[in-house]
Parts: sequence; structure tokens; C-alpha cells
Amino acid sequence: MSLLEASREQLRRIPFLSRRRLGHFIDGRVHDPVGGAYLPVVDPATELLIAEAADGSAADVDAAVASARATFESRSWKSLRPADREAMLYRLSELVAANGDELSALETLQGGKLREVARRIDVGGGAELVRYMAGWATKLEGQTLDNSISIPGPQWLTYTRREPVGVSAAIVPWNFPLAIALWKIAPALAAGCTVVLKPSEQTPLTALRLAELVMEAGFPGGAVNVVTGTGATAGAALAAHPGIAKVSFTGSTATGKRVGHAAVDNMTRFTLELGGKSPAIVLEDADLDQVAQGICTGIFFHQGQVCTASSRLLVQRPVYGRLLDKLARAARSMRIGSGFDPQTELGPLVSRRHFDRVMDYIDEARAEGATVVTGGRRALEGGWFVEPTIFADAPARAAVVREEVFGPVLVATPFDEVDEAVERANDTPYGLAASVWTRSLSAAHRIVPRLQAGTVWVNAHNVLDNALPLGGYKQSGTGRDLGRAAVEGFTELKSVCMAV
Ligand code: TXE
Repeated sequence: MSLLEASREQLRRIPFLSRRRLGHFIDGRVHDPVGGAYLPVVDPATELLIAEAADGSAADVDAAVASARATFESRSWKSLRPADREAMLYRLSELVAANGDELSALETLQGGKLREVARRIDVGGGAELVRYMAGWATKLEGQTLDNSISIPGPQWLTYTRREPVGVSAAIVPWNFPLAIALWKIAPALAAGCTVVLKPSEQTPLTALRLAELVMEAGFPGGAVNVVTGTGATAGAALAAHPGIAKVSFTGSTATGKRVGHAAVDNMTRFTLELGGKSPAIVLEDADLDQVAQGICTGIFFHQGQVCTASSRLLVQRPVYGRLLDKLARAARSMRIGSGFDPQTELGPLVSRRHFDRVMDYIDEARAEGATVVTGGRRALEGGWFVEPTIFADAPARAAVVREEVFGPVLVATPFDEVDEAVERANDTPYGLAASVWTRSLSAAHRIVPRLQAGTVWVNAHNVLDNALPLGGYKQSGTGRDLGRAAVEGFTELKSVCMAV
């Protein structure tokens, strides 16, 4: 079956897409955009038009924020017990899993993601995350504190409370549209907030379907609203909206800064999970087969469109050549094709624009004197496929070494001493993640505290857990997704001091 036939067949099978023109989801109903405009949603494997989604305006954002606020302030929302929110989130988790076939097909159609990855990570991991966050609804707590107040007279009772921060905005990128939407919605709902979600204009479909599932789980209409549209219009209006108490954003560092600036004007709280250029440091004693496998996944998983991708490989010189040979062999053997084909290991990039961006990095790296170990060309015809690519000998100042490519592109560099590796690893404005590969626990322990990164893996890369906070040092962001930190990020901490 050709790529086009595979996509067309999937398209026919999804009832949600029979509508073709998809409005916003506000206050529990589908709403046509105020301006009447729609944006195309395109399958990056075939360039087939899959659907059209509303091109949201500031007026649409106003309506969504008003709905979230009315719900947040309603008596019925305030009277929900933590156990009620827990139960509804638990039902949502089951609904995400039960609708996994449809959700994963939508992810593959709109983003080119391998269907199996969508099933396992976006749907499977997403459902588990919602279940994990459901548990937090009943476990948030303040503290009773001993105090040293010296004012004579009464006794003093001092304690803290965690309260929901209020109406929250979730601005989500295209690489894990369903999973990252859940990373934000689930802790917000667990904490007692209501939400306006703005998915990427390239991948709005699963967010819209998710909003329906949220209602089916028992949440009221205004608990999760979805406004689709561009970042420049809908996204910017949401980040700057005075009715938003907290914005949780995942995307590029440049856009994250814009979101942060807009938020500060209203003192809106913000969490920013931004770009990365994550180093993998391989010491000479490492198990090279394990490293080759781990780094291949680290950089080529989801075509390298992962914020924590192991895009900079630093290898101790005695094993540099051997490891590059293993990696090149593994990269050349990867099967490139449609995400619907279970044999496929590498799918298309998300869009033509992103494909052009990644190819520009590759061409520039060549022009700057980097050696292509393997790859470096477009693959297949018709969609936005790039060969798994490895560069060696790229000058330290080259853009491919310093900037986030967000594609299947690895740059390898040798080093002699561990100090040199740590210095190079930290020589970047980013600080999202890093990995260390060695058989020596002592060596690993010594390196971990020296790395400026929000997550450090040892003998692994890109391994996430719902309980482990994820976020960046330096320009990779502020605040944390996942774990207790995420749910606490949707709360205010109130101190109470009572004269008894
Ligand atoms: O990201 P943007 P783009 C990086 C990656 C990629 C680059 C560009 O390097 O190549 O970013 O991708 C919304 N106010 N990452 O252009 O612009 C936008 O509509 C408010 C890393 O897609 O950051 C989308 O919903 N919102 C990353 C979201 O922000 C705005 C994942 C992300 O878009 C806005 C994706 C504005 N002014 C890309 N402008 C990661 N950390 O995983 C845009 N948006």
C-alpha cells in the first residue's frame, strides 16, 4: 500500500474527522471561530489535507477564558471534593486508553509520528500520567508550623494551605500534542484549576478530541476549553490575557521568552519548558553496544523532534572511531516510511517548514567543514523525510553544534579528559538534559552534579517517568512538568496565622 493510500484509509476510519471543519471547544460545545477562518491540517507523510481547524482570534480566546473563569468560580466547581476530581481524572485516564486507536491514528496523521510510538507514549504514557495526577488531587497538603511569634497575649496557630491558582492556560507544541496537553491539563485539574488549551496550529486534532473525553469523564463544560489557531494570534492573546492566572508553555526558547514577557505584565505565573541541545558524554569504559543503541534512540526517536534529544555526542578518544562505526551502521539500517507501517523506524518531519529548517542546518554544517559520517539527504519523495544523519569534526561554533536542530541530526566530538567533556557539555545556553555513559558508578556520581541540566541520565537517554519532574536549567526554561512539582505549580501557597 502506498503512503497516500495508507493515510486515506486511516482518514476514512476516524468518525471524528468526518466533520472536516473543526471549531473551537468552548464551554462544552463546538464553536465556529468568530472571524470564520480555518487553517489546514496536513499529513506530513503525504501532504494530504486531513481537516481544517478554527483560526482563533483574541475574541475566541476571550470566550474561552470567560467560560473557564465562570466554571472556576461556580459553586458547583468549588464544591467538588478532591476525591471527586480524582475520580473524574481516573475516568479520563480510562477514556484516553479506551480511545487509544483513534487518538494514536490522529497523532500519526497530523504529526507523522509512528503509530506504535503514539500508542505507547502519547496514549499509554498519557493515560498513566492522568492516573498519576488523579492521585495528587487527594494528596495536596499544607503544613502546620511551629512558630516563634513573640507578641504577648494569644497563642498563635500557623499553617499553610495549597489553593488552586485559578484559570490556567496550556500552550502546547506539535511534537507530542496529546501527551504534553495531558502533562498540563491533568495536574491543573488535580489542583482544582480550569484550563484553556491552545494546541499547535499544525497538530490541533487530538486536543479537540481530548476536550470531548474530558466532558465524558464527568468534568463540566468549561473545565477544559480548546482554542485552536496560530501562536502569533491565539497563543499571544492567551499568554497576555489578564484572566489567566498561570500559563504552562512548552515550545521554543524564543517563543517561551515572549510568553514569559506577556505573562509578567499581569503577574501571571508561568512554567516554560523550552528547547535543548542535550549532551551525551561517553567515557572509554562504557559498553559501546549499549551506548550505540541508547544514542540512536536518544537522537532518532520521533525523528529527533524531542526537546531532550541527545543531539551532542562527546566521546572519549580511544573509543570514538569504534562508536561512530556502530552508530553509522545502526543509522543506515533504519527503515524510513509511513508512521502507519509497523516496520517503519523513522517517519517524516512535522511540516515542510520544519523540513526546510533541518535541511538548512545540514547544508550549513557541510559548508562549515563538518564531515558527514552518514545521511544528510532527503529521503523518499512526497513527504518531509530526512535521513538519519551523523556529523563529525563540526567546528565548535557551528550552528549545528550550538543550536537546537530538532531533527535526526547528531554531532559527534572526541575528548581526552573528563574535565574537558564537562566543560563542553555545559558550554551551551541550554540546560534541559544530559546523559553520562560509563561502567564506573564513581565516575558517574562525580559527573552528575557538575552538569547544568534539569535531568541527567546514566547509561540511558530520553527515559521519562511521570513522577520525575522535567524542566530546564538556563535558557531551557523555568518550572517543571510532571511529578509533584507540576501539580504544585498550579497552586498558590497561602500562609495562615491565627491568634487563638
Ligand atoms: O515552536 P513555538 P515552533 C523548538 C524546536 C523547533 C522550534 C520551532 O527547535 O524547531 O521550537 O517550533 C505557540 N505566544 N521546539 O515554531 O513557536 C504555537 O502556536 C504564545 C521545542 O512550532 O515555540 C505552539 O502552540 N504562543 C519544543 C507553541 O507556541 C505562541 C517543542 C509552540 O510553538 C506564540 C516544539 C506566541 N507569541 C518546538 N508563538 C520542546 N521544548 O519540546 C507561537 N506560539
